[in-house]
Amino acid sequence: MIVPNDPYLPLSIDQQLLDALVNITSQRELESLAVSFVESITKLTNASTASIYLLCGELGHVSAKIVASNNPYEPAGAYISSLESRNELRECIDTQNSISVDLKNAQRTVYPILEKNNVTGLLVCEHVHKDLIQHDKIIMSLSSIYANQHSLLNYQQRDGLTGLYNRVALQNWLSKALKIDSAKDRRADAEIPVGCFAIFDIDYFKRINDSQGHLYGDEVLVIFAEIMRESFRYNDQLFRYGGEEFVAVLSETDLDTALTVLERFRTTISQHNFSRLNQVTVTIGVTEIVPRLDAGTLIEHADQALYYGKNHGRNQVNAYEWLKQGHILQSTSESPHNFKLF
Ligand code: GH3
Ligand code: MG
Ligand code: MG
Repeated sequence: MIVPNDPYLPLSIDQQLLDALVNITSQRELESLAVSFVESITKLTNASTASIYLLCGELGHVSAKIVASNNPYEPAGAYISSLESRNELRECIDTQNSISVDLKNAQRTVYPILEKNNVTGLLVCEHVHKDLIQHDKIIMSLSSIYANQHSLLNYQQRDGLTGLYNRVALQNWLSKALKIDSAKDRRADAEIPVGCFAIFDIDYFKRINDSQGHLYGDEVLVIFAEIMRESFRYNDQLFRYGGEEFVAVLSETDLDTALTVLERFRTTISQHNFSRLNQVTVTIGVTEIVPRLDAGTLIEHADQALYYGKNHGRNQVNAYEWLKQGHILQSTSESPHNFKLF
């Protein structure tokens, strides 16, 4: 209980809050920001569990990714593939207000995380009733601070033209997915592919710029990125790697499936009606993401498959592993072109 005349108690409460703010605002990565936010909510409001969901899917927010949680049933990295099955989540998104649900011994509340008046995420926490009543306002204010920081960090990782993740984000992703770990090379599971990595390069893009102008070239890049968003799954990650080069990370996808998806995408692009052009085509190189590999080797593998396609007629998808098995590709040291990594 707060004693109004005690000059020290309010100070100690403020200090805890300030410490939490310092911690939240010192984070420079989206994941560690979410972890810091969950820790602060738990510590400051006695929440028994707290989780942050990041909404995915461009239209209608159909799914969510758990970015941080101390609820053992909601591990970070997991996806909630359909929000429709949980009314309180849907209602919170639609009304942009917090929604509470009574549980047996506690209360679960879903708070909207709002960026520029859009719900981009949800904070889901559980409290025993009396704790929640005391802390509702703190949670809402902290959620706004989290949203501000999230929007700042997210902006730094996005490409200004297409809105896809940029090269900095790709670098972050690579350093996490292929962590340099001295024990890793000895682990058997470092050999098991965790997905596929594809590089896309639009064919003869220079001609598009030269014939239609740079601005129209930009429009082609924006449309290309939109078709990418529509063509890949919500848990695949899409990046603009450079000028007219893009990357897709297809999580938990084997090579055969990746080839089917990429081939479908290639066809969609080649059949899309770009108003001022007869046809735009793309050449794609794909390779398996094997955790043992370093980032440079992974990119080089996809790049070799891409350049094989460029040299054999363009408008096609090739997999590094298939070309390697057929002894079509040279060894890595004889890579077709030298590139600088970041
Ligand atoms: P290839 O089929 O071999 O890939 O031929 P290409 O013409 O696509 O390849 P190249 O790499 O020679 O040309 C890429 C061009 O992309 C050159 C550059 O002017 C253009 N470019 C790079 N960034 C942008 C951008 O942001 N906007 C526009 N409009 N053009 C860009
Ligand atoms: Mg290029
Ligand atoms: Mg090109």
